[in-house]
Amino acid sequence: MFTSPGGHYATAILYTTPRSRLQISSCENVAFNKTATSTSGALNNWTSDKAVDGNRDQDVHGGSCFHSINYPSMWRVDLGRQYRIRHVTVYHREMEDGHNFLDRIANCTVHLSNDTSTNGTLCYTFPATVSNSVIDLVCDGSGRYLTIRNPGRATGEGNTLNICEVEIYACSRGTYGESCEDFCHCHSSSCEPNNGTCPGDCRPGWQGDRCDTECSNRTYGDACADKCQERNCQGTSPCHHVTGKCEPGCKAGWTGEDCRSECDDGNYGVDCKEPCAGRECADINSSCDRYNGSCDTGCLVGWTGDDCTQVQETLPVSTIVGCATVAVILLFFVIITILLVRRKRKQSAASVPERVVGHRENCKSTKSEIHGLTKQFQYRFMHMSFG
Ligand SMILES: [Ca+2]
Repeated sequence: MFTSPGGHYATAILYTTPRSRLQISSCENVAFNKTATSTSGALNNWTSDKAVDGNRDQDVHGGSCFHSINYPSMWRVDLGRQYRIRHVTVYHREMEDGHNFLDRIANCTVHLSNDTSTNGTLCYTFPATVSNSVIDLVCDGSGRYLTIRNPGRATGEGNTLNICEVEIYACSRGTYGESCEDFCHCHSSSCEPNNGTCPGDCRPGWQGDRCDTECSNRTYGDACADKCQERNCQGTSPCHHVTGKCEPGCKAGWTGEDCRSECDDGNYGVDCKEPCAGRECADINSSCDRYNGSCDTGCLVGWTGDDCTQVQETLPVSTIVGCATVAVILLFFVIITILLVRRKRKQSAASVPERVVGHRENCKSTKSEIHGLTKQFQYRFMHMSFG
């Protein structure tokens, strides 16, 4: 158990059940700084409120203990409203100079009530012999007022109350059970502290009289009215009984924890993460399909894809010009080669002596003819290509 030094705020107990399930208990000292009174007066300045000031100092001379002056004595605290109470811890005046004051709390009684006109219901009686100055007791009941009474068995100062601090633990708002280990699942208010019954509707994801049963049959949310199959999750996803969250995210065109909200006008795609403004549509006012972001006006030049976000692949102009030039040159030499081969074959058909005698002339003639053919080809090529 963890408590504050003064024990005036929520207490938490962490433990595991036989089923090894971690549970948290949340109790609260509901007496801290509440209104305390006594009809028995107070010795010195040791007034009744000192027993709920959050100071556990058990030295009465420290100024943080209540010490009645009349007897039989009583001390009462008003908790402000009715609480379901289980545990009470009393810090009694400690021993001084060998004098044990614990006999002053022996046989005293603890009562719970909802008004001050009656003694209320007895919930605990201190034993005749008290050996510990810090007493944990069980006062199992409900009430707004807790009263400690001295039975008046003795006389004089020995019949007074000497209480340094009283801590009254109740389940914190939103918890219930024997040790406040169960949590309420009520929509807007606390549950009944004993069994967790809700006075109204359940929180989203819960159902049943106590609102302690998770939504079932593939439902979730407020009143378990949402259906898991109506979500738009990517692939398969578990369905949380409270939120219906899609673990792998939403399909294209959908957003929200349970993927049931459409993308707004400015986004599209998976989980609506793609901005419409990032597309390269032909018209800046193009519509934006919420599923794939397609532009109804097509893409700008140089862009492609459904959403016009991909660069269109093209060859550089210099590469195209270079390739065309090389092709023309190659074609030119191929044609020249063909013409030379044909010319050679015609010469082979002539006589050998003539070829031998007219060697030099033929050579001149051949060069001249080749030059002429080349000129003709250049003219025809130019005429064909640009004429
Ligand atoms: Ca005190």
